[in-house]
Amino acid sequence: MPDFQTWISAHQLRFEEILKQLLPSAEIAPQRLHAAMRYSVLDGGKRVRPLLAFAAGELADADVARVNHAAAAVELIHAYSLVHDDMPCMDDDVLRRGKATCHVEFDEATALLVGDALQSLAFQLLSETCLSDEATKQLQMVKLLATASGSRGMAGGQAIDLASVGKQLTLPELEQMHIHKTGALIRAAILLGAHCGNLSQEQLDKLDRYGKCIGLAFQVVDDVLDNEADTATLGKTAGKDAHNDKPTYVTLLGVSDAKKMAQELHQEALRAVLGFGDKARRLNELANFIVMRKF
Ligand code: GRG
Repeated sequence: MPDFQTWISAHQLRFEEILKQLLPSAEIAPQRLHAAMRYSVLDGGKRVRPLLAFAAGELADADVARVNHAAAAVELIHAYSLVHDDMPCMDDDVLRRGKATCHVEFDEATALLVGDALQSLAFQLLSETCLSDEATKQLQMVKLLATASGSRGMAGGQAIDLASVGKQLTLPELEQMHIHKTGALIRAAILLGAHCGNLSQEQLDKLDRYGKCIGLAFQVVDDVLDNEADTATLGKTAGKDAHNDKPTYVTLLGVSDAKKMAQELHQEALRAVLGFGDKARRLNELANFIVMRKF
């Protein structure tokens, strides 16, 4: 079995080619919109959500061609959320993945349409090819991604985030915000990868527990990095949360306790998939990567 770094690099390279094929060519009309979609999705990002989908798919013995489409659907939703989040009406940022944000490189109207079109393409990918032997299960997958990205998931979390500027949230309130804003899509990535194979409800529940913990850990680490790392390392503007007067795990707990919280969530995620033995190896390694990452 390849070591973790080889596994990550192979999947990242392979997945980049898949995204290139799935995104409309910049030579097809409307060329500017297609160019902006490709600019926003390709050549950047850690691809954490697709990697989680691939790891869960491997655990569930899923057909990798099916997982490719599920992983791409999640990554397109993620890319759309970043494009919209960076717009002047939201976080108003100029740097993402080490390059100019979509509305800076293109224009605001195009950035809005990029998000819209990426979201539609995500659901097209989930519905146009066979991803499960049972049609009802594939419908559930569509619902899962819709719920995770909508007002009861990521978009809802973003709404809470926008409303929280300048406010002092309690720890449970902050957790609710991030479970939706960041956690919901990470959880969906894992479940969608798993749904491409065949697992029992009990096994899916264990993966969901892992996803919930690692989704939150991802955000706690993001807050610590926003506080500690520099812009060049992150590829996005560092220190934005403090600058925008946003509550974070660091402002609420302090750096040391935020790091402790990430460690506790990390351990809980590992415990959730203990029963899968070596089949959960990639999920374990990804949990380590998410908590130890430096960007
Ligand atoms: C606009 C509906 C809507 C939602 C936006 C995801 C999000 C919600 C906003 C992004 C702002 C942000 C910094 C969130 C914190 C965690 C997060 C999602 C970071 C970015 O994800 P990474 O680190 O990014 O996986 P890459 O570039 O590696 O894909």
